[in-house]
Amino acid sequence: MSKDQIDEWYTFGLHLAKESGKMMLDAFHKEKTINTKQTFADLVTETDKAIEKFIFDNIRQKYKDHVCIGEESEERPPWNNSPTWIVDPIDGTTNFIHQFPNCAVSIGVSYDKKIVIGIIYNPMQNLLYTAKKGQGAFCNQKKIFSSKVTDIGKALIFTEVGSLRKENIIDKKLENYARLARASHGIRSMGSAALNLCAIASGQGDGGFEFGIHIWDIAAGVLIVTEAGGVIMDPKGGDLDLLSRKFLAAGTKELADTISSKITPIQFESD
Ligand code: LIP
Repeated sequence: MSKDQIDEWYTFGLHLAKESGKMMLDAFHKEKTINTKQTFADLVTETDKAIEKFIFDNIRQKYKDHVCIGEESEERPPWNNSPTWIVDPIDGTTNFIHQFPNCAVSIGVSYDKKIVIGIIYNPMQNLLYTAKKGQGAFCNQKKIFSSKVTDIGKALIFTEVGSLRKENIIDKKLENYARLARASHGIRSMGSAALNLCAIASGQGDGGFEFGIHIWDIAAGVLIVTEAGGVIMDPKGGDLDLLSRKFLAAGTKELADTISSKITPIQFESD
């Protein structure tokens, strides 16, 4: 894949992210039409759907052979080697509904099943995180770097409870939470896997993990973390399968390994 080709997709992706940001901002303080999905806490608004439609209509018009995988699409094609746009129109929908401004549009582009572009835009706080494979990671065009913390006793860690309301899953998540809370400076749950990854990429936090997420929550963020010098892996070690509904991220491999040793995996059905 040539650098020029990636640059062209990136410019287009940036345009789509900024236009999506305008749609999000416009709706942020207004009353929203809310529907539930799997549970009463798994939410979607008309704005999620409108943004995803806007993004995919534009991509399909411009690149007829590209594949689109999105959170709000009724039909999702399998992830393959074609150029693929992996989109979460609003990551942090619950925050969006509650007017808590930690939510963002997340656009990842893969080729040969490798993420080559990551764009995450939070228009409420005017934070634009970007990465192109091999070219570093940026926040509002300023280069960002993950933290150098190796000692869990000095780490701030991100994880989430998620929107599934099954007792045994929540119990397991809280057990992991407690184990890490005892060992670290603190745990933060801000409601968006995409923005948690951006926080780790920019050194605002040192590590994070989540079970139950989907490929659209993390596609853009995993590239932003690795381009910022951080580590992405399976929570039990080894390469991360983006369809496996989990991730572990950290500024350093040492911290990633320590977090991994302290968490018990929670099994979700693959995407
Ligand atoms: C959210 C994730 C978050 C997770 C929530 C939800 P959404 O994505 O980013 O990490 O804990 O349950 O899946 O649904 O707001 O796009």
